[in-house]
Amino acid sequence: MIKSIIRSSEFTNAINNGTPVVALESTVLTHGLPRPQNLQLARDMEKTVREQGATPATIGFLDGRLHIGLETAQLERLANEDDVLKAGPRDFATIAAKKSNGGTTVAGTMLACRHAGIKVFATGGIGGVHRDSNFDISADLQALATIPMIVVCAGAKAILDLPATLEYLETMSVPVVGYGTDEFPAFYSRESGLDVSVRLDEPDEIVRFAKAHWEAGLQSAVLVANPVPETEAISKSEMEPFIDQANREAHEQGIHGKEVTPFLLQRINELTGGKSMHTNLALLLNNARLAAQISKSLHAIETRKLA
Ligand code: PSU
Ligand code: MN
Repeated sequence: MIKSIIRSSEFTNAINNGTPVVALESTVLTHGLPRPQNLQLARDMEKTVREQGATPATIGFLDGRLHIGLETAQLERLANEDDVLKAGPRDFATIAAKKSNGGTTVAGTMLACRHAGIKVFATGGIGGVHRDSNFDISADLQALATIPMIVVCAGAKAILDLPATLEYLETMSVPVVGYGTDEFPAFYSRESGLDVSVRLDEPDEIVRFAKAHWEAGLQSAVLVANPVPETEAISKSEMEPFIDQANREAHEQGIHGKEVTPFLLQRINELTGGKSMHTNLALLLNNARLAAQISKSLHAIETRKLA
């Protein structure tokens, strides 16, 4: 068990009052989006979750301690301080030892959720297998394979090798649920030409599916792929040249390891003149909304079972 977890008062109240909770990651704030849009987005995601009747818990590290839910000033620190590490699971001990600040990745946030007992989590896009790289596979996939919870995303970033990413998820028995779609969405785009493993159209159905998955004895997550709203989507053909260019530049400049994803996101934002960031913000809010609905449904089903 992690020794010093700090729970926000809002999170503690939610647990005591038995209200549904949605976890939110923080790498997207610390490494995925520029200032000041990052802080604004964090606040908007929390607001979206509350509007749906659930409680948000943004996860992150401050001074080496893991926070489940961040108070206003803490969220500002994480979004604005310069010395914030990108915190995947393998960085937890480093961050504790060095008393650092850290934005938790999808994998890091899932690990924190396991400690905090949170079952539903919203992010933008999961990490995955990178294109043309020597074994660059995101720890997000390993977390999805081993931590039983519901993760809502807009697919995997199209900067990745999507077929390889889906193959990995299949190998690790992670169901990929298309929310209202048969096609795996590609983050900025609604289309990828690739299949999900199952299509479900309602939050209730997703919860019943997840329960059946875990009742079958599996410990893997259920990944819900929620396509970006049509009005904000950028077509695959429009994105592809920018993605190719950004990947090429990363390769030429010798960018590697955990710097790859932040570099690509920032470069694509520049290349699209900010359009991709606008889409990124829209899909994050869309995912927060669905995750809150799923969390409420999960909560209602579990409460009914206890009654
Ligand atoms: N999606 C975004 N922005 C991000 C990320 C995802 O729109 O910044 C982050 C997530 O936190 C994800 C991480 O877990 O990138 C993946 O990094 P890597 O490929 O190094 O595992
Ligand atoms: Mn990587």
